[in-house]
Amino acid sequence: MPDIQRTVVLLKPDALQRDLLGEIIRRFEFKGLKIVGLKFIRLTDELLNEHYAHHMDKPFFAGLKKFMMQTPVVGLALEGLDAVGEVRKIVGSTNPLQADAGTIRADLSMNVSSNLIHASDTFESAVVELKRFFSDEEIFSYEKITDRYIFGDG
Ligand code: IDP
Ligand code: MG
Repeated sequence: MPDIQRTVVLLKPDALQRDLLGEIIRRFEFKGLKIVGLKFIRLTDELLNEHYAHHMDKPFFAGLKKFMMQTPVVGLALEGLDAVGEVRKIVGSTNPLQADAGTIRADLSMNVSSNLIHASDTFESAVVELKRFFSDEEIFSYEKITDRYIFGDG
């Protein structure tokens, strides 16, 4: 049975610079994902050390952090059926050259270090990232008249 889940997306500085914020958000809206959090975030070195801890020893780590601090990023909390996996599916593989056509990364980008977007990779990391990037007051639960058509049987 599918689960209603929440997940975290960050629109990276290349998405902002290339005027792709609307195009990317539109893809999530068209899927039916509900935006329950939305804000600019100014990432810090401390936050990025935590967020990208799994890449701490990689040669691209310093460059990745610098890139992520070039501009504010747009943080989104999205809610929907199996939202964590469904959002990763729409985002596509880390390397845009290996991502499937139709995904955000394949359609709109070409380089692994400027791949437009972050999305939580598991349910567990979504829980952690929701806490990392949003306070309780910044997450909004609300009903939409389309909920029954998108999350239910109509
Ligand atoms: P993900 O963003 O698809 O979850 P992760 O492995 O968690 O992929 O990597 C986090 C981010 O680190 C990637 O989105 C990308 O921006 C950057 N990154 C990963 N691998 C490389 C690489 O080989 N070169 C440069 N940047 C990389
Ligand atoms: Mg990741």
